[in-house]
Amino acid sequence: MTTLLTLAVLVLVAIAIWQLTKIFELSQLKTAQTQIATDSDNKNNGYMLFGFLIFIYGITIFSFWKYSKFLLPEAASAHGEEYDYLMLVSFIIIFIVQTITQALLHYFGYKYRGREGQKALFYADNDRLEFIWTIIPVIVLAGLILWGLYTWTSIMDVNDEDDPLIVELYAQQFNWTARYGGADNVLGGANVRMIDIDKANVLGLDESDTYAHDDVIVKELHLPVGRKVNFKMRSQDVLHSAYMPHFRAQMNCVPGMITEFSFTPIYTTEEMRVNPEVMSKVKRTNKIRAEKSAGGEETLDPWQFDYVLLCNKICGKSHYNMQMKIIVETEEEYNVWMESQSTFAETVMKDDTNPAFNVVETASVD
Ligand SMILES: [Cu+2]
Repeated sequence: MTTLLTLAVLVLVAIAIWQLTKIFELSQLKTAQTQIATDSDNKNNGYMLFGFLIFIYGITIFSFWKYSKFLLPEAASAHGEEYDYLMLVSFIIIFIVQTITQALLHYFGYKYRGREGQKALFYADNDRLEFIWTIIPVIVLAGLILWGLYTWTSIMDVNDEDDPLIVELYAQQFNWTARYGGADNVLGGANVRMIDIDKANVLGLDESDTYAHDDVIVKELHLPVGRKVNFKMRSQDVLHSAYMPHFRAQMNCVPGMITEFSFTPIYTTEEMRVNPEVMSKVKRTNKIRAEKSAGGEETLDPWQFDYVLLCNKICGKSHYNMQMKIIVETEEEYNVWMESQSTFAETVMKDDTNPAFNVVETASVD
């Protein structure tokens, strides 16, 4: 509401200034009227160019100061550091080039402003200049693109080296389900055509496939720290995207095919909770929550940091709430947790009248 009022006031002020300018122009009718800009008009426009330059520099500095805190904290995956470094270098290059070129653009706009009696010089081309301003961007861009391709290829190299943990991420409107390969670390066959809601076989696992019997289906993703995880994504209905921002990981989930992504978590949830950037974000969020609760709005519980899997494709009306908690823990903690889980054979296949899988919490709203 406040934003709307502020906008309305700004629009009204702009209209008032415009009208005042009109009145001022009409009252000056007796002076010489011409549509051709005078030297003084050009000079004033030149000064306004400098004013605009200061404005864009100011807003850039302001944004860095005010909004840097909204960037993601330190990467929690092995490949994340290289990815962030590539991003940082790209940002620095863009920042330097934009700062210099904007200054030059505005300065020359002022320097060569129109003047009475001055004629523009006809200057067709200059091979050397064109060579310089073509070859420098080519070298810089080729360098960035090659580096990016190299980084992309090394991140996307999903292989079975180093005994990775195999996990399936199953997307559907509007929740996630994860499936582990069980003791043999091999996922059983599955197909959406085998989904049987009556038996709660919601992922469509093939009961005749023995690899599927020990599969563990969960609603909260647990990962052991330091172990490579190979994710295999499936979607039941529409295009979703498995986005794990803290691990700098994202992959589309496409109906009818299996997509893959692989990463190694390097910090446990507990370790990430004491990361200074995370701590300051939690503090800020809880301050806002406390203020809202005190202000008579709904009471909000203090927030605690958790890794999260989000959907990053607008897949329907509850897309915003399509998420799953991820817990990264030590190998021992992970093993204890896994021990406590039931397999597909123990739940869905055992008793047709008792459909159940390890539901921890239901993320979907409707
Ligand atoms: Cu989705």
